[in-house]
Amino acid sequence: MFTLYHHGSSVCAAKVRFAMAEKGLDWEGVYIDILKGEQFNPDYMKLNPKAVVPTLTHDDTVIVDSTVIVEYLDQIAPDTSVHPTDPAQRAQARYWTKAVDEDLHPACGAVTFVCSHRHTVLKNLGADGVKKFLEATPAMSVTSNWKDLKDGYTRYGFDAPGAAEKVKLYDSYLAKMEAALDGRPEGGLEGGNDRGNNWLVGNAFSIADIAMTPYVNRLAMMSMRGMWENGRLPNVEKWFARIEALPNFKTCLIDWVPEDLTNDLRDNGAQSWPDIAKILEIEI
Ligand SMILES: N[C@@H](CCC(=O)N[C@@H](CS)C(=O)NCC(=O)O)C(=O)O
Repeated sequence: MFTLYHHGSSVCAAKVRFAMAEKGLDWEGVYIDILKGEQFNPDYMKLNPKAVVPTLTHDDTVIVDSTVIVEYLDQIAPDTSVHPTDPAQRAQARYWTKAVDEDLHPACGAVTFVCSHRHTVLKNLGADGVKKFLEATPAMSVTSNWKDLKDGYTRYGFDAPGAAEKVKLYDSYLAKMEAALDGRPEGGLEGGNDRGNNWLVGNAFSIADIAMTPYVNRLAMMSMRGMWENGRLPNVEKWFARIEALPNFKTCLIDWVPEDLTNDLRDNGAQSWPDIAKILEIEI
């Protein structure tokens, strides 16, 4: 039996829910509210010492880290693999998942806290609660220095050191998607094949699309579609419309987000949009 420890605000958990749905795997859920600090419960930290979601248990086996979880599931259920079979395309897909884990995910954590979560935790937890919440974060968490970073993003918002760079880094991944969907070499500006690829790798839906979906959706939920709409990144716009039309999108990416959090992401994000647009030199 699969048990997934997850939360509606977690992009990594959304990735696993989406992959499991695409693979047709059933699971039971344990909901860990990471904005209330439930990830710091000592029993949960026995499963996941970094105090992050998701965690998957498969009978007695415990697997952490969303990409590793999806790779594990593909070994368990190879018939519904979400990885390309062609070795070169598999390597391409691996570049995407590696970049997401190393680069995009920490940038998303920063941007989400700066634009929305800081307002949610400040509103819901009160001064003492916020202090406890920030102190409880282990040094090695989302990143090896997440405790200090999260503290800075929560207290200072856009004025936290490095916040604007994280916005630009996030945006650079949308540009890489635009290039890949245009058939250009990853991140390249020239030399497209004009195929107008539907999907990120080999023009077939894969783990690369699953891995990027929660990060594009996070921006959409934060009222930031202006990062790709209005002609800025037309391939990304079409790709996301294709993703949103998939039957598993709403159930995995939208329905698990509680209504108050959905509202916070939308409203706090909308208030932060002028700052984001200024950093990215988007006219609004
Ligand atoms: N490398 C991990 C990262 C997991 C992670 O960063 N989870 C975030 C939510 S997406 C979390 O639980 N954060 C808790 C916190 O910020 O205290 C994975 O891919 O699963």
